Amino acid sequence: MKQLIEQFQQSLAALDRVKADALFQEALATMAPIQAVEQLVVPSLEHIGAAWHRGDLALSQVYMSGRFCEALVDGALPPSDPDRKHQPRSAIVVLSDYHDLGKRIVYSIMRASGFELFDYGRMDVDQLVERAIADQLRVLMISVLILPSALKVKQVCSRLKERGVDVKVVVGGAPFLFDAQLWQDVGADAMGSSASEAVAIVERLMGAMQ
Ligand code: B12
Repeated sequence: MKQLIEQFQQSLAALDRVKADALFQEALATMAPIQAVEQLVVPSLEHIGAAWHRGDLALSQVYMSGRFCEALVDGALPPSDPDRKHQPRSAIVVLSDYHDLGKRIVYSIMRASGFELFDYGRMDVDQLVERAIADQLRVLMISVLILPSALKVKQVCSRLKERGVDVKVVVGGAPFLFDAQLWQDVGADAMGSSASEAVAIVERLMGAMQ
């Protein structure tokens, strides 16, 4: 696996889409799609992000790696389960920043696990608060890429509270992985570090709401 991850990272950094696709297919031959995503794609992108941070890669390489991986993930994740779970009204959103891979993975896995939820795409604070109230959400899942966006979750939580809305806010994304306390600091109800954790968290919240 270690060798596969290294080769995959190299193919992404070299912008070799054909090689990256072949290596991803190799992973899919021995593991479930979600495992291939979480064990090959996610750590490879983390490594690429760290290399960019050190100045070893250009932002264009990070960007293209993200785009290649989006296409791979789109093709591999399972179709929705038609037998939807009885559930609280839920939605997922990217707050303020410009990325969608994490949100897209969580959304697909939630749907594939039987949950029906709104996909709000990307929104800023005001728009999100109004939409969450209009849709009478009980669970709001927020994905972010950078720290300034993570800090905006605090505004979302306090505005929802001010308006007397009873909605559980679940957060995820890079800034929350770097700082284990951050989700509590911004007033969220839970934080998940992967798509599979997202499913477990919503199931737990559902249990507590009944
Ligand atoms: C790809 C990438 C980009 C791409 C995004 C392309 C796209 N369309 O998505 C591009 C090139 C656009 C980009 C831009 C920038 N990036 Co960038 N990027 C990354 C990188 C390498 C990977 C992110 C990614 O897609 N990972 C794969 C996905 C699947 O992982 P994920 O988002 O973490 O999601 C998983 C979990 O977190 C969880 N999850 C995610 N959301 C949710 C939600 C819920 C509710 C739950 C339960 C779970 C959950 O489940 C997912 C699946 O396992 C990271 C490195 C890293 N360590 O994360 C840097 C990184 C996030 N970027 C960073 C930075 C600084 C930037 C820029 C500011 C750079 C710049 N100077 O312009 C810009 C900001 C753009 C903006 N305003 O939004 C920093 C953030 C540092 C910080 N603490 O804020 C990082 C960490 C790199 C670094 N080491 O410094 N980036």
